[in-house]
Amino acid sequence: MLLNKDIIQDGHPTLRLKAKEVPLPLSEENLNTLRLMMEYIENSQNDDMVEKYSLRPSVGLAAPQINQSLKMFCMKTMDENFEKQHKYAVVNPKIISHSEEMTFLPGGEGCLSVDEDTTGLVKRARRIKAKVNLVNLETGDVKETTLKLSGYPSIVFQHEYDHLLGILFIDKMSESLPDIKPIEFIQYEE
Ligand code: UDB
Ligand code: ZN
Repeated sequence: MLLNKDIIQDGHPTLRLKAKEVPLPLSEENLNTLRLMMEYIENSQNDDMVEKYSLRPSVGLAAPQINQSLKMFCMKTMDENFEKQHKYAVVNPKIISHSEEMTFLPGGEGCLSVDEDTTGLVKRARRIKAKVNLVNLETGDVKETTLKLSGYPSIVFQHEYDHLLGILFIDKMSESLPDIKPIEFIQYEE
């Protein structure tokens, strides 16, 4: 399994490379890497594993963060209305269009590859369309599809996509984003 020590930190040159296209059909090795990446995310969303291995509860992980300069990432999160789960293992993604409307995460973004005290507001497209190869991690099947994402899942996708371009959120941070409407998470009554 992957542990915190396997995630490289800002300053490591691999985080600044443009990741390479993943050869298809997917090799067993790259399929296994994607499985380990998704397992890390799932472990980090499990209280017992978080305590045991000091994991930061995470929603996405890109291959360059484990020092593999390849265009692939995993994400697993609910949307901001807690209606739908967005669990994707993605290979060779391309954002083909995005809304003019921008948004941001009101609490700011962080990153598994950046010191945990660093957070900042990042302007992102509210909606994106991306051509991706989605990997079924159980069977290893790969299918080309177009993902249309909006709101929080769209932000997570764009954050991971930036890693494949050698971009970190700290490159894009703003002090404030007036005139842009943040994402709103549903509030539960007590
Ligand atoms: C994260 N986690 O995984 F809204 F239950 C961040 C870290 C850096 C703080 C671990 C996160 O945002 N968790 C979270 C958010 C919620 C509810 C919840 C848990 N990443 C992934 C990353 O660094 N990938 O490269 C940073 C996110 C910032 C914006 C999108 C990804
Ligand atoms: Zn990140």
